[in-house]
Amino acid sequence: MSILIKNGLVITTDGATNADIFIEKETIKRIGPHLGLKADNIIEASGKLVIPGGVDVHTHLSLPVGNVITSDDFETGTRAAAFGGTTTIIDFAQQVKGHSLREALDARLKEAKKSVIDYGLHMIIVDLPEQRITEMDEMIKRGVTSFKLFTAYPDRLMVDDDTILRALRQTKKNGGLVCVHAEDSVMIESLVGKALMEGKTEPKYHAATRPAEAEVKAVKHIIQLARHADAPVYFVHISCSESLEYIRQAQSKGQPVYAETCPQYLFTSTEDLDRPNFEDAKYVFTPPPREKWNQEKLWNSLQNNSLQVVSTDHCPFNFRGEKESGYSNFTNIPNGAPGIENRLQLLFNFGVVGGKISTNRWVEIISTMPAKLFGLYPKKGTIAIGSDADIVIWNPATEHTISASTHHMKVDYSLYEGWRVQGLAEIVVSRGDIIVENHTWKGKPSRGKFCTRELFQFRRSFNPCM
Ligand code: DUC
Ligand code: ZN
Ligand code: ZN
Repeated sequence: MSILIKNGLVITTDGATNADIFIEKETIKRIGPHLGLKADNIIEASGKLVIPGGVDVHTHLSLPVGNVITSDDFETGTRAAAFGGTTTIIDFAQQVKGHSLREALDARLKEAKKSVIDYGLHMIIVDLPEQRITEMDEMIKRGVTSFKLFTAYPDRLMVDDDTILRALRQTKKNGGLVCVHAEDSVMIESLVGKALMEGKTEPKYHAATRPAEAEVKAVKHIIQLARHADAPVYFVHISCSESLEYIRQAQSKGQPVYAETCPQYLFTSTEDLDRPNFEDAKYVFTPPPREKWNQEKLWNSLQNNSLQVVSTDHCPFNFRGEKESGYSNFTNIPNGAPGIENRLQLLFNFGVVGGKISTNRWVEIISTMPAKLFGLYPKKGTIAIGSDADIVIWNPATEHTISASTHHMKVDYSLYEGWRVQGLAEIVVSRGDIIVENHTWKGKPSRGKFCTRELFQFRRSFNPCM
């Protein structure tokens, strides 16, 4: 099976060239002007951008939280991702307290088999006694080269500083990468207790009880632990300006500190918490929406590379029946919001069309950087000879209205309902298979493959020009 993509404008982080791309089986074999090769499939791409498939390194498919489970499973979630131009995700396996990392990985790999695009897994560590530390090395051998730790959710996920330090020290030795959900738990629990005592139960109190200061405090603290351990660290879902000041400061001293933000922090704000009819519950995700002025700082940080990645933290719960279960108490609203399908569209429309970032930087933050940071590059995250043929033909002119009535995510609302955006994935190729064409699904079931990832490459210092 071969494909020739003709006459497109091929975008990578360092350039844009009019070229043809020849794909044989799963791999990019040739790139150049007017290749004139015969192929089983010819895709005419003139007037289109040809970009590496998106890499979303933060998703939660089939994630049980309390008595609900995220509404997209590995099949529906990865299909929706593909419609949006994402061809690789990294989701999570979660250790059960007192059990091995191996058990968690084996169980999650079974669930993830339904994926229709390629996928990797991070390992969430919830306890790490001395005798388990070498299990991290075993994960690395199996291609799980990143570990997520939480400083919040004391009842389920939070770990103490000792655990964080052990994990950091071990990744220094074994070449993995620690990712942190940074929010100060003591502050949050105190504020939640106070709010409930005062009868403040509406959704907006989710945000009020998880203030920016809680994130900033934890970010600052984790930067110090990582510096002490001399290990790199990656912050997930950075939402506010002040966290970025500490991140930038550490990076400017050469500390290998990396971070992502998510569309919900670039495009929603505390203003959405004034919505009537309990609609504010749709905006209950963690960290919560921040005051709007933070958005400019997030964009600046994407421009100046203090932030390297935009992932979705796709964590969908239906409004009806699921978000609604927290009607009389915000602490019962499942935390999370959908977005796996909209990341490229939103960043293209508001970033590229909006004049904030170049098409090259767009490709970098949605594909190349995530692939590099998480050991997928150069198989994923670029268009190069020998790379996997994960390619999106992007129509930069198509206008599209985002809506829950037309999106492919299995969730009954969209944070961006009715938003008109310019730019859409027209054809999506995943390892040489055309999986989306003319807004129609063409892929086979369960065709995604588990990606065994390489070690983290940027160990010694922050590299501003990665
Ligand atoms: N953190 C995440 O990374 N995702 C969903 C909820 C949360 O707290
Ligand atoms: Zn988190
Ligand atoms: Zn998450």
